[in-house]
Amino acid sequence: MAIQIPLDKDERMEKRRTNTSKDLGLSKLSPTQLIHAYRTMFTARCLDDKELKLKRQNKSFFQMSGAGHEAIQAAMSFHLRPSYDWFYLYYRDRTLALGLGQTPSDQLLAAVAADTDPNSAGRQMPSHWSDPKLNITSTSSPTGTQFLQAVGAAEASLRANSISEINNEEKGFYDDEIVLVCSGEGSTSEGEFWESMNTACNLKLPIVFLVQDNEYAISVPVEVNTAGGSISRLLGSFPNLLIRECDGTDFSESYRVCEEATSYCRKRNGPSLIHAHTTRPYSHSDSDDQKTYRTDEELVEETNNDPVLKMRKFLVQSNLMDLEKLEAIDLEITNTIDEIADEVLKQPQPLPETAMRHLYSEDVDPTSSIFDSENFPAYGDDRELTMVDLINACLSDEMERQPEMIIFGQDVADASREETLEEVDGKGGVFKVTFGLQSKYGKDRVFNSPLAEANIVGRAIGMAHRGLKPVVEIQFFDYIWPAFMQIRNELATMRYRSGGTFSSPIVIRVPYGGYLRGGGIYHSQTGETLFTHTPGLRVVLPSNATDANGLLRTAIRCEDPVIFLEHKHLYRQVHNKGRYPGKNFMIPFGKARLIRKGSDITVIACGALVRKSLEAAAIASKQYGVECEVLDLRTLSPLDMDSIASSVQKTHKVLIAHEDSLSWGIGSEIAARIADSLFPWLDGPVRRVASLDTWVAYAPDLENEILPQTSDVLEGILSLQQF
Ligand SMILES: Cc1ncc(C[n+]2csc(CCOP(=O)(O)OP(=O)(O)O)c2C)c(N)n1
Ligand SMILES: [Mg+2]
Repeated sequence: MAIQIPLDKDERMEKRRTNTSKDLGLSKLSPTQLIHAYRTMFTARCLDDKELKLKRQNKSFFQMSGAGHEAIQAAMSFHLRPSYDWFYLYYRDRTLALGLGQTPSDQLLAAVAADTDPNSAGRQMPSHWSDPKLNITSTSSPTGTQFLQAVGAAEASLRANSISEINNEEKGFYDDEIVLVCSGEGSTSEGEFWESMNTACNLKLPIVFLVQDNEYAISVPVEVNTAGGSISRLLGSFPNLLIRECDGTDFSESYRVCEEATSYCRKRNGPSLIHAHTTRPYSHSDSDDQKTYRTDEELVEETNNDPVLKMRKFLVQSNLMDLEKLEAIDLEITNTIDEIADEVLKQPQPLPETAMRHLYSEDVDPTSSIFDSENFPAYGDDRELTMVDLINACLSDEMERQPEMIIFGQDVADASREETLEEVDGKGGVFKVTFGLQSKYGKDRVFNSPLAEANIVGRAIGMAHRGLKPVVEIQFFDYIWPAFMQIRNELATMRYRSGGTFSSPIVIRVPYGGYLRGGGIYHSQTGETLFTHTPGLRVVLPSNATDANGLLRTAIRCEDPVIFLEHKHLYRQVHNKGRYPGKNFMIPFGKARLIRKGSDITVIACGALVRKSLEAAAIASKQYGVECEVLDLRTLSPLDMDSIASSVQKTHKVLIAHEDSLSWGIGSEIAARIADSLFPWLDGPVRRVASLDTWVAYAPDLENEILPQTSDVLEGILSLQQF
């Protein structure tokens, strides 16, 4: 077996040569532009030094430098069009952010956590760039989550191409726009990098991947992260991908490579990847000390390749500048940054009372009466339809209503090979919820994704940045976990972390739950509290066909990200069918439904436990003379505490019934809230009925034992009655 030997040290050094005197296409740049490039590079370095000083003085709270990466970024910014192209940057892209139009003040305001920080309004650490005017999308901290979002943003223009209503410059789509996504070499070890490469190459997307290789991921050297020590070598067999490697400390070489890579994408030849070798003269961040893992010799060697020093040398050797003039520029920039720092330090931090601001849309409130047409259904006919039918109908209505809406996920298309539809019916989802939608709205608006859940959610977030409305499907709740990083750290934080300037109002439909008889561990999962415990998300769990229709319409029309849980066991029941309620039927979030009145005990239920609670209540009434109220929560976040309160104040006893396992389930939170705010009205303990604290087993006898049954709810009711 052949073993590829990682690059040795000399080979790596060779990738960063010190020769800067060659003019590699720079004749296209005027002296003024070259000096401008130097000024941007020096400004970035100066900002790093200033921020480090502020941190040492306890006037800022974190520092992440971009030092060593200035040349490739300054060169790249010449080939980009702010407010036209789209940018997914990472924390070392200080020079790029400046090159795209950010000001030193924009960056320092983040360092001091000012209320007026345009990047995040004091929500994020500094160096997390964001600027909606320039199309710099909000940078987050997880390494690698930017890749799939960038793919989605690039794909948006491809999809828009086929949607005449939105394919225009007014909506921000241009024939030669590109998307730039940046990262370090370490982050390419994340699986999402490879997922994004797969889709970018498969769809020939206009996206430039700029990998800045400073040979370290904190203390971990490149040969540990990357097989063979070179990411560009590894990517050789990806189709349609232009790969270029360059000395990223050399402005002229970087300039030429960036020009080639961007124009390849602008011409729609496919994606490109630049592997730029850089240095890291400062430690990973201010909380790291690289002297604990890098030798003095290595660090001294790196200074020979310092991009700022090399650019100075280049300007002098090209007779564009003499040392005296350069020093004057340096002094002027240093003084200006000192002055700006003094100014930003006067800016107050956000007021404590604004801590909850920007979690959800402040313009569109899905709990409001605008989303309540529940009492005005417009029935077409008398047919009783299943939950699958009415979800499908809602999706179809909204596709018709919103040209920017798209649907994708695994198996959701009728047939990816469209021509087969002349002979076959089509798939339309493993539960057939999306059946017929591709045939009706075309393969560019309803399509299959690769078998990769992070890919689905990450791409959807990027598309939403561009104004598309993705309503995606994760095939089973049990398999949502690869997407959880995108859901929790990206989707849910987007609005908050950008101070309300970016959002990703996507809907994630997820078949969920057990009672399948044989569903086993991996086709019966619940666990909604992982999502209700994620600020910024809305979580919906309908129990019947009509509610599913009205709640889904609200989910699609609102501007918050929604996890829409569709109970598989309830998809095709006879007992929860409903009539098609018309194209404008909406149920607001946070509005529980009282489905049975009673005076003795309140049963709070959701999902499959709604039906079981009704059955138990009927038995309790008939056989024991106990009258229960049954409340169907319908949305878990927000939770309708008002309806819970008015029922508990009447019955004084509460049973919470849910399918998820008992401990840490939604019942724990509801019980805590009741104990806190309704204590004076209680005449008994708050009881819960739920699954055992284990996985749902395949054997039907075990499954029955593990999942809560009608008899369990009845037992809970009767035990409460005794108090
Ligand atoms: C998912 C995730 N894991 C770990 C971290 C902690 N972390 C932050 S930066 C970093 C190293 C990144 O290295 P690289 O991609 O090479 O970029 P560089 O910092 O060298 O420019 C790590 C491990 C993180 N932010 N996110
Ligand atoms: Mg690195």
